[in-house]
Amino acid sequence: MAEFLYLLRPHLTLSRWRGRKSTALGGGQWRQTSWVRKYRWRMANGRAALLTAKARKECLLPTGLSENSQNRSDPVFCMMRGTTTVTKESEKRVRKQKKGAAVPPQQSHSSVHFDIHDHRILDADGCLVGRLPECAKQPDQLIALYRIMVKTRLFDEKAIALQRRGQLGTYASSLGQEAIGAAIGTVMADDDVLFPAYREYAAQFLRGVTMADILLYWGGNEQGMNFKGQRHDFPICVPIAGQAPHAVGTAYAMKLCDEKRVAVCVIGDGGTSKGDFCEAINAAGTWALPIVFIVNNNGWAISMPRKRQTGAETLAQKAIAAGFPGEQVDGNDVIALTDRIDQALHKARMGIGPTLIEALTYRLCDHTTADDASRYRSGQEVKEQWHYEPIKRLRTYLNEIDCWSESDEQELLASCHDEVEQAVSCYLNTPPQPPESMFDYLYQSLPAALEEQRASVVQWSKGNE
Ligand SMILES: Cc1ncc(C[n+]2csc(CCOP(=O)(O)OP(=O)(O)O)c2C)c(N)n1
Ligand SMILES: [Mg+2]
Repeated sequence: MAEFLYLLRPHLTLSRWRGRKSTALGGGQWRQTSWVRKYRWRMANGRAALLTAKARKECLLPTGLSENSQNRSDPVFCMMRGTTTVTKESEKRVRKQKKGAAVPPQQSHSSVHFDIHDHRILDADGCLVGRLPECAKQPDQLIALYRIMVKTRLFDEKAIALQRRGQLGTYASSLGQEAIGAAIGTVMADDDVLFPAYREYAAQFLRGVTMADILLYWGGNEQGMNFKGQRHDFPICVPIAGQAPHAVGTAYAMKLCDEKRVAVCVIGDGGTSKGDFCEAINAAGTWALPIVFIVNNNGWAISMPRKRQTGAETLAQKAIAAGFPGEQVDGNDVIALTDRIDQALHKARMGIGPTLIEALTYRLCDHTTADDASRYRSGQEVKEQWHYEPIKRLRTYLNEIDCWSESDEQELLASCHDEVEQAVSCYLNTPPQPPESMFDYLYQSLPAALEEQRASVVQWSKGNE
């Protein structure tokens, strides 16, 4: 066995790693400080932890965040700063308390310390503040990320227009959050399994789901989730956090079958308050499953702001409680996201276990087309957040390195426009499903009570023909 097992003794400290580099790129000099904020564990009661050499190496990977270029007025960045220290009682003491035995005064203070790392490579002004990762080093790779984000945004605009014209049901927009789906879809392997929530269109498009599929779904046609071009990903999940236990079950099966596949579960900030999510991360950590959780922290759960969701300083730290690493990434920086998700997938595939990535972004749209966000948040807040949106910053960078021109932009817009229009006509020309089809995709065999209801719907629709 090539891997060498490390025994982490109590009080072992993995201390800060620092490195400085300078290089030239795109004609301009940039300097970078790659660093990992201290990562320190003191473990209680002499309990040892076994980590593979690879896992240990992963812990020390540089993050590519520049201290110099951090813009402290950037609200996303300010949200990202977080160092938390947790103290826990020794298990022995708690056990004694439970049994009702006399509790001796606490003699030793056992503690776990952790820091949540934050990652950014491309800042809001389109400047590189970190090293370009392998998965986004070539201009072609960056252009592909740009293309899918633009395509998703144009699709989104069209879907909202269709809903406003009464041609689509309620629709959940991904405006401002396109980078998350783009990054996920770019680095997942074909046979990995995606468990989306309902704003990951970019990832779904990259994985073979069509725009017409998505329109059919929001148009009330369940065939829209019967993806012809992607048979093994899970459908959109509107019941909040419902996808998390499914993802864990799938990851467990992958592990049992010794497959080198990974489950990717995307969930909103509000979703992390749900029991399903807490149970899922607990199981994932306990069994060291091949799974990556990506939290789309867009600041809001409908009208509930992130700060009223949880007392935790970051959502990433929820992973620490479940026994695996959690980190924050600028969710509007598609390059940093692509890199961090790629590394998390790699770790999961190597059998090192789960990772939670909290992607810090902002919901520039209403919650859905059924919502009016101006009733609970200020226009000024939204206006400020437009400065940080993901598409403009990548375009600025591509322009800067002479890899994108105005004619490229016009060509892209025209081809996306054609693609969207084709999808719309395919959707509008698809005959609606019969009303009783609503019973047909939930159970393998319909329970008797529902058989009755189905029969009465068939009767009713015949009468309305
Ligand atoms: C189990 C469940 N409870 C409540 C809802 C109603 N609901 C729909 S979206 C939403 C908020 C979700 O917020 P978040 O997880 O942050 O996702 P976002 O919409 O911001 O992407 C709620 C409570 C639901 N769909 N499912
Ligand atoms: Mg949210």
